[in-house]
Amino acid sequence: MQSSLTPRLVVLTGAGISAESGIATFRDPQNGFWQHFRPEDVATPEGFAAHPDTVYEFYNIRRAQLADVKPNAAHIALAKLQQAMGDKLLIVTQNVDDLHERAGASVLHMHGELKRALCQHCGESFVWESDFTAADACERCHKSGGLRPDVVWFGEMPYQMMKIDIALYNCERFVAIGTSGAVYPAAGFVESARANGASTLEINLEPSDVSALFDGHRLGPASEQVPLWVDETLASL
Ligand code: BV8
Repeated sequence: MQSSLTPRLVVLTGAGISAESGIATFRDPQNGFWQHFRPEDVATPEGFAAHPDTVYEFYNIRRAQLADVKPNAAHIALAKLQQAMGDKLLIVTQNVDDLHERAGASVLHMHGELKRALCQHCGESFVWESDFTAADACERCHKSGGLRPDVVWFGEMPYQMMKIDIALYNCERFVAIGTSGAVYPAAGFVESARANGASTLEINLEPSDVSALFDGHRLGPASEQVPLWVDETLASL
């Protein structure tokens, strides 16, 4: 039963939408992050506790790279669609980069953001755009030794799950772009959308782990497929 108060269209993006901007994905067999780092070492609270310097460096490198990349045609097309649809479109991203925002979109970062720091002493989250380490002090409690990247690691609860679930159970259409469907709960969003009777579309370079759950599939690079899909969607509004 769709509600007029919630988004009609929910879009989920993953690392694949930023690949053509030059940001490595996680599982690319050639240069994916997980080819060079073990997720348990750099994307878990245990890894951070065991070797914080490695984790600070993993995120400092990725944050610094943002200065060298820019949004691609897929980010720009989604921002254009959001301009037309307003709050009838919810864009949820698993990505921690800022390319959606730099293309003009406002998105829900369910796994946090590279450009934010979280203080483990006082719980404050705030914008931090340069490198940081344990020696840096929180801008609210002024204590050092507690700052971590404000990203959601394995075993941690993603942000705004209630808002996402309500949108998934009320939307008319769910579209996943550039994600392998390897990580939950994001990989399960298509099932939530289907359970409410929404139509589902996957736009990806290759079939994902959950492709069989989607009604429709568009295979190809996001920078080509997303603008085509956005133009068709705009024409149907
Ligand atoms: C949690 C942020 C519980 C950090 C990331 C069942 C239900 C719930 C949880 C679980 C479950 N089973 C297991 C779990 C635990 C775990 C999990 O899913 N493990 C997996 C390995 C099985 N999940 C969690 O731990 C989650 N938390 O469950 O909490 C809880 C409950 C109560 C209270 C407390 C806790 C949290 C997971 C979040 C981890 N953080 N990222 C950072 O960025 O460093 S994960 C990271 O990998 C991403 O954020 C993303 O979510 C995930 C998958 O990455 P993708 O974006 O899909 O990228 P990938 O490289 O995999 O794929 C890219 C795709 O793009 C490919 O398909 C490729 O073909 C395509 N592509 C490439 N180029 C292009 C392209 N497509 C188009 N165009 C191109 N040019």
